[in-house]
Formats: sequence, structure tokens, C-alpha cells
Amino acid sequence: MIQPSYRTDFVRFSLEQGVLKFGQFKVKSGRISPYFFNAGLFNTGLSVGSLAQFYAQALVASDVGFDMLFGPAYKGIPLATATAVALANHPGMGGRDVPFAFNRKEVKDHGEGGILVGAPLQGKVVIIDDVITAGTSVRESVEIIRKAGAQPAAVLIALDRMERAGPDDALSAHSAVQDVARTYGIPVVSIASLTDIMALLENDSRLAEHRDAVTAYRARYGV
Ligand code: OMP
Repeated sequence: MIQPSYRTDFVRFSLEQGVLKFGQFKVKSGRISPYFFNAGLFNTGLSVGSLAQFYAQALVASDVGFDMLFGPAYKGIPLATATAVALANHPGMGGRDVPFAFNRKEVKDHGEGGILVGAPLQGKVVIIDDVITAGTSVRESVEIIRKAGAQPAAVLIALDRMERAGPDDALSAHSAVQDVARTYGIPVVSIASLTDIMALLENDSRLAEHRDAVTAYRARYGV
């Protein structure tokens, strides 16, 4: 299958921004990963603006029907905000102005109160996150959305690491991303995935030194 070019462009962009790094990194699962994706380093106006255009592109290309965006606190807040701006400017949206909302982590007992900020949660809601590791933040978001009487429509993430969940001696057949999709019956749309990282490693001789380690990691943990 030919990968859409925005996927490869996003991997390149993440490398240029220092968000995607190769080396040895201990990840949440305890595994030593030959690469790490640190979305927190999209931390300037220009880079967050570009990131948001990639999210908007992936969402429009996915054909998921949606009414609004939800960004789980804290990291999802700028992601949902910036992606709503990018969607408003996306030619595929026909000028639609997409509302967004986010939650507070602390309940406020004065002023406007409540845990939700932004547009009222209604209709089909896309949850935006950076990576899914254990799926905890997705579960909380789904609960918030359902409690408000709206429906989760999809989860939109930046990178799908495509790796099996569970401990080394009892690896699951599925990834955390697949588990989320199955558990909630909604698609998980990613801008890019490990497949796109590997394609770049294959095609860019300057990155050749990292090929073997990433290939071996995928053989061991990949779905
Ligand atoms: P949450 O959004 O709170 O789940 O945080 C994401 C988690 O994924 C953080 O603990 C990160 O350290 C971790 N993470 C990445 O952000 N990028 C990766 O490439 C891999 C991980 C990971 O630890 O699996």
C-alpha cells in the first residue's frame, strides 16, 4: 500500500524538530526502545501550527464523521485548540468552524464551575492525544464525553508505535491502540506510525545506522 505523503512528511518534520529521536530510551512499559517520540517538544508557535495541520490532514483523510474536538488535560488542550484552528483553514472542511472543548484536572467550586471548558460537549466527538501508551487518558475522556450525553467518534493521535501491550513474558496479541479501538468501538487515527518511521529509515541513507535496532525491536514487540 502506498502511504500518503503527509505521513512521511510528518516523520521528517518530527526528526527535524528533535521530537523523534533514535538511540536507547526506557519507555513506560520498561522496554528499551530504539526510538522515542516526545510531542512536548512541539513547543513553538510555528511547530505547533504545523503539527496541527498534520492532525487536521489525518482527520480529514480518515473520513471519520465528527462534530467537535476534545483535548484531555493537560497535553490535549493545546492540541485540540491548534487543530481546531487548522481545521478551520483546511480546504477539505468547506469553511466549517469546528468547536472544541477540554477538561480541567481540578474541579472549580466558584466562577463558572465544573470540569469542562469550551464548547458544550455534543454530537460526535474526536479525542486528541499524542501517543497512547496505556489508554488511561482515553478511558477518562470517553467517560467525560458519554456523561455529557455526547458520543466518542474517534481518537486522533500523532504516532502509533504499533507495539504489543503487556509484560515481556505475557505479551498481548494486540497493541494499546488496537485495545482502545476494540474496547470503545471507535477508530484510532494516527498521523504516522512505526511503519512510516521504518520507511524513512529504509529510504534515507543518513539514518541507516538505526535500521537494524528498529527492525529488531519491531520483530520482538511489533503487532
Ligand atoms: P500520557 O499521555 O500521560 O499517556 O503520556 C504519554 C506517555 O508516553 C509518557 O509517559 C511518555 O513518556 C510515553 N511515551 C512517549 O511520549 N513517546 C514514546 O515514543 C513512548 C512513550 C512510552 O513511554 O511508551
